[in-house]
Amino acid sequence: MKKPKAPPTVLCINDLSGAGRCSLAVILPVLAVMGCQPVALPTLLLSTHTGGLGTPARLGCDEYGRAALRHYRELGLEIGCIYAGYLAGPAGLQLAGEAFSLWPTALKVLDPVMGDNGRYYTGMDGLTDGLRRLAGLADLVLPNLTEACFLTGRPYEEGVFTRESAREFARPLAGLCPSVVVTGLPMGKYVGCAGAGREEFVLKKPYAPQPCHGSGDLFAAVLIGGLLRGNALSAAADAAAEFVSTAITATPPDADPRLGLWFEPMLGRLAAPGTGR
Ligand code: PXL
Repeated sequence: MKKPKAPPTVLCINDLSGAGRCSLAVILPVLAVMGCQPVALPTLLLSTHTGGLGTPARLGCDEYGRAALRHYRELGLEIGCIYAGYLAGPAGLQLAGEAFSLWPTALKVLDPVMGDNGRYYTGMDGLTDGLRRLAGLADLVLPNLTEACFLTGRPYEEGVFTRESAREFARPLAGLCPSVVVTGLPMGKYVGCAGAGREEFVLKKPYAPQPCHGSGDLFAAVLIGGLLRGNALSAAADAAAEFVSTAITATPPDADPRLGLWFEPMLGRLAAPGTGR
């Protein structure tokens, strides 16, 4: 009998927020159901995310992160992909850079989590230069509109994008990293994503009435799962945007937006056909 192929291992460097449906709490189930083996490397433990749920309990993981990386290297763990997201501070930036250099052949993805709606998340305003440098070491970066503005130094404006202006907006980011997908571009009744660099594309999905916490993490995880299945970036981004859009529709309009998208009942849709998952 043919030996089953090991699922691709994804080192997920991100925070673990207990309540609020974001970061590792979203990323791990998505990648697992898509047939990957996620390895969680928390940058920070939080009782909730930092977006409007009061003052979360927090436990720094800087020392843990360094020790965990050492352990994985000693183990000879094969890492197929490194997905760095909320890095919490300078130590998290350093950790992600170290992981990138320890596994140079891994697919290196950076979601430069810093802010949304033109504003930085609490405590993330000092990380822009470091994230810009880290983007230069990644294969793919996934900023939202706000983060794209912070990375390029362009002013954040709440306008409506056309297909052409979305393409133009994303293009300069390809100077930072070989492949880029900018998310959360308002396009009238739609929200758009624009790819730049190796693959240029613009795609649109029905607009969310209000931004939801964790939607960027959900998008990135589904996109990475799609790439590791061998899909092209544009196809993986389209499937990810579709999943987020459906999760928005499945979330009751009167649900507390601070608690994120009700994606759990939809996880089965991400499983590969015939896997029994
Ligand atoms: O989903 C983005 C995110 C990740 N991690 C933490 C956050 C946020 C957004 O608010 O606070 C801790």
